[in-house]
Amino acid sequence: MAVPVEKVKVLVLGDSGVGKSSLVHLICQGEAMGNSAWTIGCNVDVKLHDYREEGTPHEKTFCVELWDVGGSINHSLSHSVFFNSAHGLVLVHDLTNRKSQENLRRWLGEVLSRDAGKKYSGEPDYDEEVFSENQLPALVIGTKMDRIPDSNLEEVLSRSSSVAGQCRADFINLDCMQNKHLAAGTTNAVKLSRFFDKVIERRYYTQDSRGRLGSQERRRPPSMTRTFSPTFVQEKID
Ligand SMILES: Nc1nc2c(ncn2[C@@H]2O[C@H](COP(=O)(O)OP(=O)(O)OP(=O)(O)O)[C@@H](O)[C@H]2O)c(=O)[nH]1
Ligand SMILES: [Mg+2]
Repeated sequence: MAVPVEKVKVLVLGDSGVGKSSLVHLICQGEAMGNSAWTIGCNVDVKLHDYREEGTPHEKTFCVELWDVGGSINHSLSHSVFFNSAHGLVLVHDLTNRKSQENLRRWLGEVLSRDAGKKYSGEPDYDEEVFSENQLPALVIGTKMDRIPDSNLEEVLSRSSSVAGQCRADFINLDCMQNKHLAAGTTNAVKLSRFFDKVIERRYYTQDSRGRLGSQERRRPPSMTRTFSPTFVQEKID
């Protein structure tokens, strides 16, 4: 099958160990990842997504690149190297780790300040208004649901939903070790697919005030070059 030319870039961000690589593997390969290692730099995996243009019977396949950025704070200064020209965000937290939920605001702040051309100060400077103006589609994913005791489940899931609310995003909670949690037809799979649709719409079908399509990309041409190695991707900053 020919690889689709049109593609979108989605950043997958969150603290080290929350399960980003496990999640990306589940999304792209449709199976649980056997054993994982810390991600150094960034890994890119690809998911082919069938997009149906609203109100038409036309379906088109897009290439969704998932940029899985290693979450280690030891490499925090280099994270933003991977942030430019992103079309969407998957924010990942570990449901058993509150700190990883609180830190999503910091990750969001980091991306938005990079987008605005500012150097990240290290402070949690995420501003909901700036984010809503920016309109970068986001999805919040809570992992390790299998580790939550039934007695705590309700409380943990409600906290997860309010974290997503703060990020103005839809959310999914799952166990990355179980492919049934993202199986076709499940609510999780539908939410993920809707999120990819949104990212594609914003990149290719959104009109600016002058009625031009895909204006977001036109403002920021894809001038990056990429070097792939098994676990590391480098991106030249404009
Ligand atoms: N039980 C359980 N374990 C999980 C789940 N998701 C990830 N893990 C485990 O959590 C550990 C860390 O997962 P990774 O996917 O490597 O985490 P990461 O976010 O990519 O970490 P960095 O690359 O360091 O940023 C691994 O041992 C995974 O097997 C889950 O949903 N349930
Ligand atoms: Mg990783």
